[in-house]
This record gives sequence, C-alpha cells and structure tokens, in this order.
Amino acid sequence: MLMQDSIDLALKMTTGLPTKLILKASAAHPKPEGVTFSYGTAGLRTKAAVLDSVCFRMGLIGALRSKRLQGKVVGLMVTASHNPEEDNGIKAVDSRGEMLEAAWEPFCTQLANASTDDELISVLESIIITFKIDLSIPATVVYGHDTRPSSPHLVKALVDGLVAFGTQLIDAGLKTTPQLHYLVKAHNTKGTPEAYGEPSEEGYYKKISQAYLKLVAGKPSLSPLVVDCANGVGAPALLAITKYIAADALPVRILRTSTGVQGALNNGCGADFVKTNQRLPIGLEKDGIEAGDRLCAFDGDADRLIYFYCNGPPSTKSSFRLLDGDKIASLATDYISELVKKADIDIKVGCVQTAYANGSSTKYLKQRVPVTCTPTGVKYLHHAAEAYDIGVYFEANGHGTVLFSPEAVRTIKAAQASPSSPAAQDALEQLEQLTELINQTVGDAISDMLLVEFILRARQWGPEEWDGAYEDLPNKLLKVNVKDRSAFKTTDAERRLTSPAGLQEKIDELVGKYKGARSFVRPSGTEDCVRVYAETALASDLDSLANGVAKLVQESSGST
Ligand code: NG1
Ligand code: ZN
Repeated sequence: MLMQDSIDLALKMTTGLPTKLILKASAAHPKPEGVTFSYGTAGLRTKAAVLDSVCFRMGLIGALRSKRLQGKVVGLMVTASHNPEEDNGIKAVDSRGEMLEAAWEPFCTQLANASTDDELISVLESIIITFKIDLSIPATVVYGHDTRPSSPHLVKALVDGLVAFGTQLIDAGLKTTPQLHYLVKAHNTKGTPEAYGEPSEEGYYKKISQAYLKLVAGKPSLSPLVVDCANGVGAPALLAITKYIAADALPVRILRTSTGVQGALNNGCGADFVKTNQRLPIGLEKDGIEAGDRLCAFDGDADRLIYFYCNGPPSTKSSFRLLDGDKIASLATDYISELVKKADIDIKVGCVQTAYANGSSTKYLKQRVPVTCTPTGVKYLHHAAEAYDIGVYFEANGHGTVLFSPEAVRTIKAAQASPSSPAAQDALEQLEQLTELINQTVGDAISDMLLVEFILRARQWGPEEWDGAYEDLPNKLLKVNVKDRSAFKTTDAERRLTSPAGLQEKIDELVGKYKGARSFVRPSGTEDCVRVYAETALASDLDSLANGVAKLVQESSGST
C-alpha cells in the first residue's frame, strides 16, 4: 500500500474514536507516577491501591476487543487470585471463554503505562490500526469481581472505561473467575447448536450439577469432603451449588468461608498456601479432621484446586500428604483413557504440563499418554491441550481442566447410536456427561472438585489409593527478589536460561552434583521475583540444591 493510502486508511479507522469522552473520563483515573505495569502470566496484577487507572484502561481494551470480534461478548474479571488481599488485578476473557489473545497483551501493557493524554490516545489508535477495528461496531462486555474489599472501587473504574466507548454492560457482580469465563462462552453461543449453557450463574450451577448427578447415580457415597474456600468467592459459589446437589450425592464440610473478615482472604489457607508450604491450612487440625479424611482447598478466585490428607495424626506435620494438580491430572487422565478404551472409539487422549510438574507425575503420565510441556500460564497449556482429541491440562498448583475437541464430542455422540457393548455404552454416557461437568473454558475449582469426587466414587477410592499412583519426588519452590527480573530470559518451555549469561551453566554444574536432580529458574509473571524450582531423588539433598541455585541467582543479579 502507498504511504498516503495507509495514512488515509488509518485516519478513516480512527475518526470514530471518542477522544474527548475518553480523555474526560481518564482525568478521573490518573496513572500513578513512578509505577510500571506489565501484563503478566494472567493479566495485570499488583497492589490494589495503584490499579485504578489500569482498570479504567482495561475497560477501554475490553470495548475494543469486543468490537474487533464483531461485537461478541468479552469478559473482564477483577481479581488477584491467590495473591494477598491487598493486591488486585484484572484478567481479560476472550469470546470463546478463553484467555485474551496473546497478541493484545503488549498493547495492554503499553496502554497501562501511557503517561500522557497524547500517549493514551496514540496507543488506542495503534490498537485500532493494528487489529483493523471497526469502531462503529457496538461492544458488549460482561464483568465480574472477587471478594476483595478493593474490587467494587476498581469495577467502577472499569465501567468508566467501558462507558467511554458506549459499551453495552453486563454486570455479573460477585463471581468466581471460571464462572465469568463460563458466562462469556454461554452468552456467545446462546441460541446456536453449540449452546454452552444458560448465560447466568444459575445456568452454570444447573449445567454442572445435572451432569454430576447423572455421573454419580447408583455409585455408593463416600465420606464427607472437607473444603477450604480460602475465605474467598469460592465459598458462596460452593454453598450455592450444594442447593442443586443433595448432601448424599456430595457430602461436604465447607470451611474458611469468612469473606467479610478483613485480611482473611488466602491468609494461612487456600490452594496456594497448602501447595507452597506443603502443609495443612493453619488451624485445620483443630477443625475436627481425622487421618484419612479427604481434604481440598480452592484459591481466592476458585480457579485452582488442591487435594490433601493426613496419613497419621493431623497435628503431626509429617502426616501431611499433598494431592496437587499433577495428581489430579494423573487421576483424570487415567480414568478418561480407560473410558475411551472401554467405549471402543478412536480418540487420542493427551496431557499437558509445565516444568513445575513433579518428575514422577511426568514419568507416570508418559507411560500412559503423550505428554506436552509448555511455558507457565494457562494460555499456553490450554492451547497445547487443544491439539489432542481429549487434552487434560493441569499446572502443579492445581489450575487445570480437560478439553474435548468438537470432533471428539461428535465421535462420542455418534458412537452412542451403536455402542459395541453395554460396557461401551456406559463409558460413552460417562464421557458425554464429563463434557458437561467439566468447565472447558478454564480451570475451575468447583467443577474440577466434582470431577475428582466422581472419579473417586466410581473407583471407590479414598485419598490413599489415589495417592498410591506414584510417589512425588521431593521438591521445593523458592522466591528470590532481584533488582531486575526482566534480566532473566528463558527457553525450552522455561526449563533453561539464556540470560544472565553463564548462569545456566552454573546451575547445570550444581544440579549435576545431586542424584536424580532437576532445577530451573524463571521470572514470575505475577509477582516481582524470580522463582527457583528444585527437585531431587533424595530428600536430604533438596534444601542444599534449592538454596544453592537461589544463591547463584542472587549472585548473578545483585539481589534487592
Ligand atoms: P508466575 O507468577 O508467573 O509464576 C503463577 C503460577 C502460574 C499461574 C499464575 C497465574 C506457579 C509457579 N506459577 O505464575 O502457574 O497459575 O500464577 O495465577 O505456580
Ligand atoms: Zn486463581
């Protein structure tokens, strides 16, 4: 295209930009000085006190993204997940219910950091031109928030951004992150043959509870499950679903539900606390739990799930046993592969993990199905899982789900017309219900919990039997504060460093000194730190390796 032609086109595309309205609204949401924002592993996340302008600007992005997708509904979720209560953040949800398209992420970062009105408008213009956005298309955005005290204020800022573009608003209110993903997909598929479910919170509960009830029908009940809701939004959501599922189908004790208590969120409880510290939520041993009880924990926005139990007195630290995302992936992969075999259909099951997956889980899974390793972040796992007919993906921290390709769903439905045996028919019915039970848009603590409960019930397993699949290698995850985490660059699905120069060689040398050891280093995408992961065959080697690698990181960067 000639230079003049492209200038004319750019002018034409951006003439509809409501510059005055945007700048007027933006004046009420000034960017704090001296703060640099970055769209990380799962959106923008930092201290809530500095996020007002970011939320306003993400409102603008949401409107543009919807326009880009011909007015389809997109989602914005105000949450900082498992992070402390004083943090907050915003995650953008694309029209199929998945994470925002990665190509938009750098623009979110640029817009969040624009420090003058001119810069703000110029970033918006570059988004419009880059993605060829027709501004005359009306936008619709559904938005929700978690239980953080800062969330309602930040939602107001977000709405101001949306309104500046005349966006049609769907206020979802208090929601879990996966519920918001569900709503986006349900809105966009309503009235089509692919209708995902009623676009309402009730629709969400109905869809998954009906599938669960069909799956567990006739299968003897298990002992009650104890759930730690992290004092977050998972508490009201879990309580709500128990209205759709009677206690004999889902015997459950719901704990850590103090959503209104200041400072309680994710504090000494929740999936992240349990996984990172490899211990019970603080004080849980006094809540009347016993050895062998099935326990699980959600994170603050209920998109992560971790199971655990005690194989001795709960008051003894050594009795704690973790059933993390890797164990959930193994349980689900095993069960689903078995169903596919029984169903006698030509469907390939695969599993997706990150480098944080315990080496034992990878070994276990590889003996059963193909396994892919991706960089950290659900968007990578989700995408890789789409390559399989049925793709199970889980991060070790408990974020994950199972994806059924449209072809797999068609095959399952078609085979039901002429199953090869009664056992095949039963397996096909189970597979069909699993496509309904599992939230295929994103990891969902409640839906994943029902999946685990169903499988354990079908197998009549307690936590020990499940745990018996393989023994985790001793492992440790450390945070190292460095001056500039952007100096750390990785390759090979984040398993190796390319920068700072020479550091990887030093890590290799150190790892080589320990039996069956593995360690890798990467910058966090959600916190201002570098993470060090270490795994060893011998428990006695673990601290020495993890601390040794952390020391190398500090020496290479100059710690803060
Ligand atoms: P970062 O901070 O990039 O390591 C963490 C988790 C991710 C993912 C995101 C989003 C670990 C080691 N990292 O990312 O897996 O869940 O938060 O919440 O658990
Ligand atoms: Zn979360």
